[in-house]
Amino acid sequence: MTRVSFPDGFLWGAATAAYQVEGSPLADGAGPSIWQRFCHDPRLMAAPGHSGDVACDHYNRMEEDVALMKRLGLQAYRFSVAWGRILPEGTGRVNEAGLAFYERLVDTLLANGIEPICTLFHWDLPAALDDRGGWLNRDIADWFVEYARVLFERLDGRVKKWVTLNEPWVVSDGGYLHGALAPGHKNMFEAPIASHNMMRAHGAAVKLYREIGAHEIGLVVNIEPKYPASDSAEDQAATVRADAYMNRQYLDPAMLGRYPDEMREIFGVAWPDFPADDLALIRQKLDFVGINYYTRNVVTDGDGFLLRTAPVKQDATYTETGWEVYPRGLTDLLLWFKDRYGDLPLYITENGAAFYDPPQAEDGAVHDPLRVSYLKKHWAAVSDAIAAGVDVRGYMLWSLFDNLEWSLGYTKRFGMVHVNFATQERTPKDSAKLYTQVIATNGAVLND
Ligand code: PNW
Repeated sequence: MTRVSFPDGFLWGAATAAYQVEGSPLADGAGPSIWQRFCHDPRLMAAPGHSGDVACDHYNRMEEDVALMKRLGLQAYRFSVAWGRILPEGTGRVNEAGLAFYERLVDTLLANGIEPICTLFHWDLPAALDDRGGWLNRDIADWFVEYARVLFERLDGRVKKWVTLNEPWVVSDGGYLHGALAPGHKNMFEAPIASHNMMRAHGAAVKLYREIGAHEIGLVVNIEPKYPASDSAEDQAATVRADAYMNRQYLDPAMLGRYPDEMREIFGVAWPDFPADDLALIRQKLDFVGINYYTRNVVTDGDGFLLRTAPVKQDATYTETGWEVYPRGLTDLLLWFKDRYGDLPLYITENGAAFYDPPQAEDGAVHDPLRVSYLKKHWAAVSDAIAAGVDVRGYMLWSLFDNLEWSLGYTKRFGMVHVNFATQERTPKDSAKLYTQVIATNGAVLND
């Protein structure tokens, strides 16, 4: 492998999301979320019976968890806020007890020298707002601003990096088109509207932040680069559609103020004419973009729903979630971003893998060689992009802990720290031990 190198001040951290780790989702006056509902409907969950009721019990173990982050040497921690802890009905009454949890978390992180990166929305929409139409109701941009204002007013300054939304594509595709994620709808007419209202909410929150915030705010998207299976015109066109749908559908409006032309071809009559004013609102100057990268996709022309594509299986290693290990895709997408959208600070806000972890060894160790190998290759891929001139400022590993992998429950483990869900014991895996060295040497240990 080529030598890796990261600029001084490169920010190394780890990420989680509220519903996946906190547990106690209704504690201290919190209102239920759509994920609370989804998990408790066995017809919806791929892993029925699994839920965020306990998860990693982080809500009750926050102080020791931050102490563990400190021991691991993390410089940053990307977490999300459960909207329903702050506003139990989604709008209106503020629940001070819920807010207090995040104030304590942020203060504890700062006391330990760990930079908080706060995501406002990582999928756990208050159920009360879903009852009013959720992301399908245009008013949700105002509801989101009301929620964001409470957090900005209370925490800006202590939090200096804010994220509006995590992965709007996954919410629209999983939650509104295919029904695999909350709120579990399967409606091709809803998906574009949900996406558009998420992007309007994003734009409106950034606009508010420019009025009352003093630090940095950005958007987090998942990017999965698309490669054609052959050089046939059909496969090339299929690849362009797949890329528009998953990648450009969100970055083009946020960065360029327009949707890709392919959206109408993909959705047909289900793609509405969106008002120009909306696109002006969506396109706000961002301080950074966060990119979540897990895998790539090789595409052929096919009969898949809407996109008319089919994935092509590769002769490669696949993770437990069925994702091809393809580090080069991370370098490619970072170069693509710079080329298409220009220079902007980028963070890798998620990257990691679920693999089968062997049982704990006699000395308690958890050997996870596949994850170690995955991470080493992806760190090298980030270093390659930086060497090629992309302004990547940091890397957040997904995830700090084994946690609730949404509809798949606890069956897929992404953590660098093993969690025994019967005892809540935390055990850093080999990948975590390596990561500690990587952070301490700013990557240099990878060249040994
Ligand atoms: C992300 N896809 O989800 C989420 O931000 C995390 O909460 C989640 O646990 C993690 O990745 C692992 O899945 C994704 O189908 C879900 O491309 C699906 C996709 C991408 C990201």
